[in-house]
Amino acid sequence: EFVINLLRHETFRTNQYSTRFIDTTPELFTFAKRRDRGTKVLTYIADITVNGHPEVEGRPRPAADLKPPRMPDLRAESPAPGTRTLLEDKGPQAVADWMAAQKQLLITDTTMRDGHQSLLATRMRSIDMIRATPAYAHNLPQLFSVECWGGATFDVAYRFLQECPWQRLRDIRERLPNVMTQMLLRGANGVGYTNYPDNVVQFFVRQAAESGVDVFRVFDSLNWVENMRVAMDAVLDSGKVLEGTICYTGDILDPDRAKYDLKYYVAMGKELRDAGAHVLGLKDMAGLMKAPAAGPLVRALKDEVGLPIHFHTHDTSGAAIATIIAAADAGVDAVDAAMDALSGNTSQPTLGSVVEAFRHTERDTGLDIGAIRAISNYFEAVRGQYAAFESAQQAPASEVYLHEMPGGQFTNLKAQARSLGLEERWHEVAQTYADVNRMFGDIVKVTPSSKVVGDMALMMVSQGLTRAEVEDPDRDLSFPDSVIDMMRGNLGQPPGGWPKAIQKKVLKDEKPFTDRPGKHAKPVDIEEARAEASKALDGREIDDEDLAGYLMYPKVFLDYARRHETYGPVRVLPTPTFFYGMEQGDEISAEIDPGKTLEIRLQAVGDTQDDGEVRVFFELNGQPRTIRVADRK
Ligand code: BTN
Ligand code: 3PY
Ligand code: ZN
Repeated sequence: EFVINLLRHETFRTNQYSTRFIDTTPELFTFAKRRDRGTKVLTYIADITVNGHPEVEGRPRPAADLKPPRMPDLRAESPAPGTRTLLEDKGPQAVADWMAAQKQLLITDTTMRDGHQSLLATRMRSIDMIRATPAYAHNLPQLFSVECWGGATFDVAYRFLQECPWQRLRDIRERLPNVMTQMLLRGANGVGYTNYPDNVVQFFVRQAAESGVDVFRVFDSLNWVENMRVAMDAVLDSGKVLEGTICYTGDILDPDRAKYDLKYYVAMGKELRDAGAHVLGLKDMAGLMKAPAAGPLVRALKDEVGLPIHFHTHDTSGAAIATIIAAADAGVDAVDAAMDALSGNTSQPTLGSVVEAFRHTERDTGLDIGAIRAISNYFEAVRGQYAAFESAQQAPASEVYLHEMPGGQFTNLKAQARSLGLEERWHEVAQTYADVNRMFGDIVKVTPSSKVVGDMALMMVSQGLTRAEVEDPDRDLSFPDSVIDMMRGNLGQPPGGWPKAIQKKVLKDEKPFTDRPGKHAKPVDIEEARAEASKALDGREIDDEDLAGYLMYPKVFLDYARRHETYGPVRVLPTPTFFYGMEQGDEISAEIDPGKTLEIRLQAVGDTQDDGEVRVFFELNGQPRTIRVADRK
């Protein structure tokens, strides 16, 4: 213990100690109560069993007769060569050339990222993804990519699921050797909600490539290419596929939305091409692109930009499949879809239905529909375990053309509205969201700009304010911090700049920035940050993955790491146990290392003692174990 404390001590590690170091450093002699991982995991189960999990409190429970998910069978001896094989052998340009040259409509499966982000508030746990991954590798090697990382999944993993997002990426990567993995990167905003210094963005991209991302879909929340360059250059340096992305908003067919017309999108596509993109992403994050707009847009981008095009949309309106068919007819190269059981509504269009739509046509996807059904059946059972997080719209709704909310934001904003007691006034929130967009000058709404619009809309609905009242120069108001920050220029510049009057009202006499935020943000001293994180965690070693997490989300990462010290690798627990604990007589097994399994049985839960503690009686691999936890209820 002493030696471990010594080796971990910052002063010792950095070689700054003198001969008196041991005598003058009493903390070297405080020995933490070291507990094995089994005990830590039992402590977690005991805690949840006694106190419940705060995230599911008061929410609908999974159906009592829910069947456990059955892992899909593997239909091939081994994974056939796929896009990842091509990337490894010939590099990213070869992937783009192949993409443009072949006829089949290529498909990205988004189930493990946007699918659950848009339907289940991003709450799907890694174990439920990892179990399906071998079936993707063996049964669907024709996929273009599997989107499984980035966007909101990064912070939700640390913050709410008590798991390491990097480990998720490595675990998926290991089981998917042949098909490209894909992530969503918010340009200079990384996987966060704010602008990061250039060297933080570079460090993050390098680590993501190293830990297993093959395709980086890079966008900017105001479509400002200037603000995407640092991230795009970092992807190019990593040798991975750069999908430079246009966010689609408005309606190119609507003369009232002339700000975002065909010319605008073509010009942006050319900028992305000139910045080095291998593939042009066309990201319809709210599902606003109507079928009659898709043909002209895709044709113009194909003709004038010349890059292969990867189209992403959401089925919020119920009409997305029509848009996909129109885009495919116009020559789009790849489209996104989610496994049937996690598709539709605010999620992506239905994968199986897209495959069926193109069967017996020259754009046949080549995917095995039986394999898709089997994986979807697995995810159907998985979804049932997340009943607490279901909050998407119950039916497709044309209201999306009013509010223009991204599918990935919908469930989160609804949860925020609920926590403010505004769930019953959801349609008012939707109308106000639209009003705020117009007040801000009609902007692209996607993380993080969409969150700013959402914050403003919630404030207005909860305080009963109209747009006219907010804009009234004689009425004093305090704006949400995120609105002040955006008007300051800290998310960058929208086309045409911010409307002067509202900007002045928000900022009062403060002068806004108009240059790129990363240009005036001081670089972070990366090694100093590592030492700082290590110190905050009593000298624990901080590897590059941890550090990249800490640089994005300092507090969220530290809270995660501290809970990890107490509760251990809870990611190995089955999802029902993670959220609901165990009942007397329940037995589970959890693979803590390859080949090392914890067999856990809950024998009994004692009464609360005078000291407020409860004893929980387990059997762990046949041995009796008693865990004491505080009753906090
Ligand atoms: C959270 O902290 O709210 C989310 C993660 C849950 C971690 C577990 S839940 C049981 C225990 N009590 C807490 O408040 N956090 C940990
Ligand atoms: C995200 O940034 O998380 C998104 O899903 C944007 O559409
Ligand atoms: Zn999306």
